[in-house]
Amino acid sequence: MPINKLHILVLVASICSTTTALNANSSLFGDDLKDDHTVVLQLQIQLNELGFDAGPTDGAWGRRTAGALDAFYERFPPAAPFSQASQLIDRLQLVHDSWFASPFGPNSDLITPPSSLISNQVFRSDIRYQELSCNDCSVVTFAFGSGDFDGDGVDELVVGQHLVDQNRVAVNEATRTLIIKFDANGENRELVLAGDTPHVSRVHEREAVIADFNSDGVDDLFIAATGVDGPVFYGEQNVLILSSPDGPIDVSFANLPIINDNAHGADAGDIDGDGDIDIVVSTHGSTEKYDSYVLWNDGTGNFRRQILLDLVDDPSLLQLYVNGRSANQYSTMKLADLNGDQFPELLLLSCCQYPASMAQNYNSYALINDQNGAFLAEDKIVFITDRWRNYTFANDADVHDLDGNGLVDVILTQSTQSDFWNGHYLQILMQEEPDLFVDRTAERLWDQGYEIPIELLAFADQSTLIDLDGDGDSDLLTTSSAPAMRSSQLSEAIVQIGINDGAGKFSPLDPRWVSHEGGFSFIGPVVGRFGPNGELMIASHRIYGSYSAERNVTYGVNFYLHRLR
Ligand SMILES: [Ca+2]
Ligand SMILES: [Ca+2]
Ligand SMILES: [Ca+2]
Ligand SMILES: [Ca+2]
Repeated sequence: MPINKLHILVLVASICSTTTALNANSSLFGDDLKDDHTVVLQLQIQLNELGFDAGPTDGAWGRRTAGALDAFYERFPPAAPFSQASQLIDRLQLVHDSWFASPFGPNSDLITPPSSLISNQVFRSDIRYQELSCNDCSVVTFAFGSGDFDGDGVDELVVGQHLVDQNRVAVNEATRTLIIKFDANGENRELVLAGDTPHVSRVHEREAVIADFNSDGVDDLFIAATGVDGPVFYGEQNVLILSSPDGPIDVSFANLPIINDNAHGADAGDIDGDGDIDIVVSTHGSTEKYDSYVLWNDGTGNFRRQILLDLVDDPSLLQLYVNGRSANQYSTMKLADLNGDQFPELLLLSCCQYPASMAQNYNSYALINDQNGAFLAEDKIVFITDRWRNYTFANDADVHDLDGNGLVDVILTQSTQSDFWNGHYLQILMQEEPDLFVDRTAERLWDQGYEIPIELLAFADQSTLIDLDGDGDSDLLTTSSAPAMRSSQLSEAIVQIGINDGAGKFSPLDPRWVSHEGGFSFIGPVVGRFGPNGELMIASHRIYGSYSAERNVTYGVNFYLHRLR
């Protein structure tokens, strides 16, 4: 208790000092600037577009304009305090550009490597090879990740498939989960599992977790499966494939609780510090109403379920049902050590809360691991993830010390909703002091104001930090379900790869380079050790189907492997 009181006192003191500094900032504006209609009008427009309420855009300085400026300064503070109004005007322009300016505009420091990208088509998926009752359905393909499940030193590619009908409505029929095995002789094929189930099938796989759950040094695979993605949300059994002396084997119904949950995301980590890898599963509303839960590993890859509500001191952020309605749905949950004590914190990533009045988890949060198998909401860290208000979906969080100050930083991969899931937006939160995360997206990433209408910009699913150019630092690869380019025009491109300058600032890799200047390729890039000797390569795909018939039908995709260096 004394510690908590001290904590509150320190907090209050820091708020007071911040407030003093804030007032000083809008007061940097002298009467000459306040009377400058053009300057004030630009401030108001930019502040309003960034979500700070500056009032009517009338060019007249007032209390609301000053308040919005101060709120902006608090949310996007500079590295050192400002002494002149022009610094604040410039900073507002910088942050506004990072949201709304083109990544390919005059500010862009686009990187085009001197060598050319070597790409080969390596596999074609085709839904017609499966016996389906839905004859004229289209298949939607999602690349999830890579892992070496048969222990031969070469990674396999994990891909989910789900069906939609002619109106893009989800179809309740299971299709195969693809685990594609690359062969040095080019005889690429699906991995065949040992035991009675050569392949697993689900209606809708949502997120894959690749880790060594049975501690034998070979990768295993857990997949959070949703079931049919539409009313009435029946849910379905999740997937678990474990390594064994005979090869990878499907133990979904033997080693997991048998429940038809609507699992929307999952992650792995040793929550209780007993040496084995546990799993956290984020659920959404479904007919059988399963709350989000932890799967405790017994050390051999056998899992026991315990709901998260039992493991937090404050359930208000986690109750899935409040007054009978879905209230706390998280896009996914992540396990990552933020405070350096080796125990992973629980990251709750914001999702689809609507109506807005029910948006209890408008933002994303980290609950602190108590080092005893539970999480503390009392000292939770709030990540402000409001690019699209309560429709902001934070689909992934990557944790890495970008600036080498000994404290890990967070990169969030985000999208939103307009009819379907759309949008591609990365956010960087730097841990500048212990537990203090500051939004440095404007300083560390390219501008992200894409010219493509958001309805046409498929969503960004996850990011991976990995050294792509071999210079010793971590670059940024985003697995987007949109192609790198929709045409040969750069104005219709997105940035999927950012190159680290060594200090944690990323420059965009030229999308024309990865897509060979052609449209609609380089969808869903996933990095893995796919080369014949386990060399790092990127897998991507291009949609394959019939586009000349009465309506477009997607049969599957063509997969490509790209050698980056
Ligand atoms: Ca392998
Ligand atoms: Ca294993
Ligand atoms: Ca454990
Ligand atoms: Ca920790």
